[in-house]
Amino acid sequence: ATANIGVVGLAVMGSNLARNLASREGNTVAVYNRTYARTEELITEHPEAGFVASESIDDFVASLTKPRTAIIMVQAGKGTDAVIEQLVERFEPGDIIVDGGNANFHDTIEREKRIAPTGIHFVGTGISGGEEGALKGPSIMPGGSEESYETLGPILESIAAVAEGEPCVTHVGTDGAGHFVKMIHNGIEYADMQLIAEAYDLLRTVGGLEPAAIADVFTEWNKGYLESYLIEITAEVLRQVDAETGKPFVDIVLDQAGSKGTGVWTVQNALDLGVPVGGIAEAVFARAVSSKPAQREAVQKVVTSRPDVQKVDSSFADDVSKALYASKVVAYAQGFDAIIAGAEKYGWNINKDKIAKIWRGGCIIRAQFLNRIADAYDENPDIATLLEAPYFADAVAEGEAAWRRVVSTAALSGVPIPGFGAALSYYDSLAVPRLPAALVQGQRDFFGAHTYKRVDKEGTFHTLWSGDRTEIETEGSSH
Ligand code: NBP
Repeated sequence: ATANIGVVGLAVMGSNLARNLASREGNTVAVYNRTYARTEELITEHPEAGFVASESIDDFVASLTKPRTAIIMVQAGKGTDAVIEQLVERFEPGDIIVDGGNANFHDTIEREKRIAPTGIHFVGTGISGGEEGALKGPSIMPGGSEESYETLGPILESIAAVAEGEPCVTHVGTDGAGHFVKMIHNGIEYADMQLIAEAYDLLRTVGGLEPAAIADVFTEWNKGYLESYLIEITAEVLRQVDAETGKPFVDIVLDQAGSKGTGVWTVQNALDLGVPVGGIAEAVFARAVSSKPAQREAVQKVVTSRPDVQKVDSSFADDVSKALYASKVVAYAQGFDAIIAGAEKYGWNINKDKIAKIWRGGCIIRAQFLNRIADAYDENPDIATLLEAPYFADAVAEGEAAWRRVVSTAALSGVPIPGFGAALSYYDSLAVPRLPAALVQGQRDFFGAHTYKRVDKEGTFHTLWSGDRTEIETEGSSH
């Protein structure tokens, strides 16, 4: 046995990860794929990697030094289970199986539970950054046992992206914590993309700018507080011209956005955890709305006139950048709230500032901005929301007037802004001293005797709505 690490599954992600591993000092990489032709292709195209290739899973396992460590990069679901089974049959206590695919964290928790009695470590690991990240340095979110991280940590650190001198990998927490945090990352990614898309729509529809001019605006924004990979690539997409028609690329793309599921998982789990993630949810729903051509056509048929677009001046783009930033802060605050709630429910000790730090490089939401989040949680890990951290409180306060102008201008102009709107409503919901939830409690008590609490004394109360409408104290809970 000569290889300190192995990769199973050599489609695009596995091949790139294997090449990344092989390029790092000290690694000898074993590779295996169900269909050998793929393995052959990889080793032929990349002799420099010095791969130890096996045609059979037995030979692959035999090629690994102990503790054996193998990263699975196959199709999530059945494919992953099939490979796990093959490895569990052959591995020994202390060996490590890493699932680097996009598994649902609930599956990861189950798999870890099932495998733990064998003494083999099962480490569900979120890997973000797509094909390029896998090859050049992804952001890596491993779960699993502390013990497994002693072996695995240095290997993952060697291939991860580097941000400000630090590798973008940390032991997130036990069992499914890594895949959970990767899921939230993707939820935040959905929100960030939607917010940027709304900013584009406003600059175009209300601001009257053409895509190429908006690309220039985004390039400028990318030099300031909005600096991020997503802003950078958005400028490139907007600058692209379709070779066939000569039109802006964005105008020849069908406006129906798809999704692969992790955004939906984020929202489903946030609902289960009772965490309001409206900014993320609206981004997921916005894609769903876009993909309902029948409903869009039906309404477009009955709508006879659209509102006139509001007149704006040259300060509009600056307003939009501030609205975008404030809305983005809300989306990230909600994402971190979901991480906190998940950690509590599933018993993970998640270090929030470390999570913000490992997202600074390699992944899709990478940005300077994450340093501010890391600072906020580093200064006080117990803040109730990122919106109370001094830096963000100031930033949102500074952009607040612009944020309101943009949301109202959008509403008056008929530009859909589910992301900006949901973010502002969430912010206002937290900021007002009293919410109409009091009335909702009254309604619930009226029709369902759900009871309520009072602002002026302890206890749980019910009003005899169908009787003489006097109040009685009850044992029940008002929630
Ligand atoms: P795919 O998701 O397309 O899966 C293809 C690989 O799975 C091939 O190696 C295939 O072997 C293998 N496989 C299948 Br399918 N069923 C199998 C089985 N029953 N037993 C053994 N192997 C099986 O590959 P990918 O696009 O490289 O993605 C790999 C993982 O990474 C997935 O979980 C994916 O969700 C995730 N991913 C992550 C990112 C990211 O940015 N983090 C991006 C893209 C993908 P074969 O060659 O014999 O058919």
